[in-house]
Amino acid sequence: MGIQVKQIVLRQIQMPLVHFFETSFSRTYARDMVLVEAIAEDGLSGWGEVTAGENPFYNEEWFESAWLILKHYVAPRVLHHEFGSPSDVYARTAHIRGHFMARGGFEAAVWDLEARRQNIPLWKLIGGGSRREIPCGVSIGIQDTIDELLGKIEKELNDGYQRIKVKIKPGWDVEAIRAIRKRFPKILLMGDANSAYTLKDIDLLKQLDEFDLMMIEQPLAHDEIYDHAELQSQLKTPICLDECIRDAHQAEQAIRIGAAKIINIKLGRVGGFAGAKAVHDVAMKHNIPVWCGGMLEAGIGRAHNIALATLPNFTLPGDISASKRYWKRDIIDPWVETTSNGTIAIRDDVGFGYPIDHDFLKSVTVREETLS
Ligand code: OSB
Ligand code: MG
Repeated sequence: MGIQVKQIVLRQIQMPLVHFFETSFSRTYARDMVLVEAIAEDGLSGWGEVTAGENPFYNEEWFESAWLILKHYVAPRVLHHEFGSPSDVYARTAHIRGHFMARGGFEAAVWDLEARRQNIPLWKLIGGGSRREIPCGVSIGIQDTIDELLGKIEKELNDGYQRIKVKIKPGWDVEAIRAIRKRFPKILLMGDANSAYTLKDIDLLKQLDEFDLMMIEQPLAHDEIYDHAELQSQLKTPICLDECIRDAHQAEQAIRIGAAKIINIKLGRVGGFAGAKAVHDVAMKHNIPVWCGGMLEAGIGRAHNIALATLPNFTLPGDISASKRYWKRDIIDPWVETTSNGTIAIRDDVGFGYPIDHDFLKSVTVREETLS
């Protein structure tokens, strides 16, 4: 029997971050997130989280556009449609250009729903389970001072995290990385520029080669694969693509022309689990390692990322870390926690594996709409 969704409930939640998060494109103090609940004929629910930000600065999406795309374009195509499998959802909304995060929020909800129908963990349904613990790193935003940055890194290392990623931008790059390397000569370290540079900055980017970074993430424009190949040919440090990779074909092209030695896979950015698995498979075929990126998710999105990171080629520590790094209280209970080795242990509960804290969820919901 196929899967039919009879109702979609959209919820917008608002939660302040424990600490602001600054990238090359903006500083965020509080998050607005859209949750997608997909309800089946029998009353069973699956949940997804839209990973779009508060502004269309990381990519073209933001939570308001995602809400409208889900309401006006995704819901009418998917409600009461019979899906043979959750892998069919991606194609059903492929008439929509872009808007992968909005589409992916629903797609992930259907995977969760199907896992619950089969009474198995989500990681099993997607074909994961290659590891019982996933290796974790942290992404540390731009701080007001280098001293604050060093203090933050020290704290995360003490908590056991396996690798440190710092956000960089022009004016907060070579000197910041130099200071980190001086203080922490041996740690696994990388920088993420979120498209803050162009090929004109090649001499500056080459200066980063002396610091033995694991990789530099998305230094050039969000839609510019070719320039990254040009840059990589002159850089020792491996380039990892984030923003540029929206589907498996782009991943294949980027790998083929030498634009990426590593790929960051974000569930939302590639439209959900089917897209993520396709990018994962292409990378694996070419011996390109991948890791799971984050978008400051609340508990549901975080739990989906954990499931994703159990696929075999997620061999590098991802940006998946404990709930308490982001939130005073999470919308799931228990929260996501890390071990002292900087890993997250996989749970065997059904679906995405963490019970929702419905009371708290209600208290942070600022908008709700049922589509049927
Ligand atoms: O580029 O990886 C990114 C957060 C918002 C937008 C883009 C990015 C990020 C992060 C945060 O690096 C990762 C996390 O969830 O901790
Ligand atoms: Mg990134």
